[in-house]
Amino acid sequence: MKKIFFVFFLFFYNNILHAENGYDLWLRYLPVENQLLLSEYRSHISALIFPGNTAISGSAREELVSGITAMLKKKPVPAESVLSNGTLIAGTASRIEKIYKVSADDLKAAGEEGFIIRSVLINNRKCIVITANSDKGVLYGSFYFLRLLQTRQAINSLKVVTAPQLQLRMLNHWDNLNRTVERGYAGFSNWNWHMLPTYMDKRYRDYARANASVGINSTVLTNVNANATILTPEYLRKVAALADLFRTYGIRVFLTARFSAPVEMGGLPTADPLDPAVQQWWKNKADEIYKLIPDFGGFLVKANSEGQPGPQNYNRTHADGANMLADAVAPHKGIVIWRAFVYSNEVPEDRHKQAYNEFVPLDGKFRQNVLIQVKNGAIDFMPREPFHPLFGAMPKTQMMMEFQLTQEYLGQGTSLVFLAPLFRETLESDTWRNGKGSTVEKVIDGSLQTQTFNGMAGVTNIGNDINWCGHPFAQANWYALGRLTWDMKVIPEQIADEWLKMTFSVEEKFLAATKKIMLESRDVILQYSMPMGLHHLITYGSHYGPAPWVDKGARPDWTNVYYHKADSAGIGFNRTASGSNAIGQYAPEVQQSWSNPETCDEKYLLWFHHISWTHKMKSGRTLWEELCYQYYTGAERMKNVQNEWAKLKIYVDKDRFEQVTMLLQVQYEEAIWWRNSCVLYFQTFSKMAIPAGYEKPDKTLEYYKSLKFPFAPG
Ligand code: GCW
Repeated sequence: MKKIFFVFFLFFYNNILHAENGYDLWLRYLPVENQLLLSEYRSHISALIFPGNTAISGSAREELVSGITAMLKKKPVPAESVLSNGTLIAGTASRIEKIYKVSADDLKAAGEEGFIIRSVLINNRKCIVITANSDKGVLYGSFYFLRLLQTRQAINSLKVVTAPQLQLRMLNHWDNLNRTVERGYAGFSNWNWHMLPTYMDKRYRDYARANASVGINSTVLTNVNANATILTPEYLRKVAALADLFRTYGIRVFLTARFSAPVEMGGLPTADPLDPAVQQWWKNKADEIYKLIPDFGGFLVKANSEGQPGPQNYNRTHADGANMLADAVAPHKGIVIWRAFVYSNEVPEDRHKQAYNEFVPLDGKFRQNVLIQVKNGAIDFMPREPFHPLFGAMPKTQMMMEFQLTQEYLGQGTSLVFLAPLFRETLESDTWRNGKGSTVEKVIDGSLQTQTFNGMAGVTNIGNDINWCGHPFAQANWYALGRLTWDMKVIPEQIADEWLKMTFSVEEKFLAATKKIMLESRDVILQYSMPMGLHHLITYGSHYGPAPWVDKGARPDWTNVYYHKADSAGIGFNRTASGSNAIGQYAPEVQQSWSNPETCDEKYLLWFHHISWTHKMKSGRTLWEELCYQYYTGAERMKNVQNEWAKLKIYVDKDRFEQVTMLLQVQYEEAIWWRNSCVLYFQTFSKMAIPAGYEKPDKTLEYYKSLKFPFAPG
């Protein structure tokens, strides 16, 4: 009996050891297996000097000690002074001054939030120093150092000095107070409002750790489709509890402000931003918030967009609205982030043009503590969009980037799509605002103009699923956002490499194959869903899956025929001078590269042009043939992804391997679904046969049109 129990125990124990549920994200801190490397690491980290007793330095020390202990299977000995080789010293420059004098140049380069990591000799002993101007810098430096170990880098001659490129490194949660998450595919909201503030879920701290590990320092807890209840005293106490915890990881909390709150909860007859009583209401509200949360970040506002209230309800401008809120938070050093995602029902103008038309006349009219948050493209987080024309058109306005991590239009919760290539593509785009080289990156970080604030936000994909993001690979997009907010130049390959090593495995074979899958994944989904500049072909409402046939909706620009404009002559949205002329919102040099269908980059062809079905493409194929080629190739590539993943079984724990295997099968089926739906539907216009060699869709267009998803998440 005893023996059986023992065998059973062993079996069980083994399974626990190897089970992975994704909860630890990229902070798994697995023991170093390579013995040479392990002893090398141990020789460099045997003792730890870590002065400082603030809450943030406590977070850093705890992380450093637990991470090192887990990876090296040996706890560094706490020390007060350097007595031996292998002493790790972590602390702000002033705290470690007596032990090591940090150079003024280094400190200058590190700035307020950056850090320095150096291999140094102290009393002839080999040491490593992690230091900074602030505790926050030390926290970021500690995570960076842990990442070096997690990714198995050499640490014998470290010379790192780095500072974040952006000030606001931010997540936007579209989380409702009832815990549903708009466009969320990873369960319910991470915020258990009902149980806060007394019950503090362990997840809150782990969320904060994950953010701090990649330098994210701000979070907006609530949906931009805002609910005023969050501003009631009862809810503000809940927010304060989260803010108190997040502060210990260097994170500031923001909330969304419902513009009509003074009416809805304040009992005022109006929310007119020029009304003194309204202004006073917001001032009082701000004072109340800052009493509870002294470092409150400020407000994020979606106004006069998709039914949200705003200043235009009172014939005022976006600037009037933003400035009124900005004045309310200014005495507390608060910020107002005002979204440029606006388009009106009444204006029959191409939706692409509306934000520009609305905002460009307001250039220079916003307060210093207002940032205009602009989505990467002018429509709405499509799998590919040309950069938003506003980035090239508001030289006197601080604009920050809004990317979407949650894959609303990129396969939602079922698809493996790594978004860093999409992010980089936008950041590298040249607006030509101040001549060649005026990239979106430079607009964002303020190197083209002087500005007080800058930032980048990602609409999160986080929920209460055990692994936070639903799809095991979706975590990579959260990670990528953080890395890019720190340094917009990090290339997607490096981001994937780091993330994979920390999240899955450091095996070279695994890395090479999986990196390839990740780096190609966005191209693959583009090909089988919305190739060549096609966009907005999704199901009405849920946005899940293909429905290019949608021609009825609450508003024309919520239909899909509005965007693809397929007819017997061809397909695509003519946005050139002979069409909507959205292209006219870009600099002449940019226009030039896109305005001629013969020379326009084919990835944007149908975004800007209505093209005849028989148009000759660069490949020599006609447009119709090319469309089929793209759809079929995309689906075929998905099959290859499945095959490649299948070969990686030995490198991945059982649970996650099977999870990804199943998800890839779902994604493959979706690829076929996209391909067949789109090819069959567009064929009703082109009236051309699917080229020889491609298997014919096994279902009819009617079948695809009949599919319904009444309970699709998000
Ligand atoms: O992407 C669209 C979404 C809406 C969202 C809106 C926005 C929060 O479909 O769900 O609302 O954009 O960004 O405001």
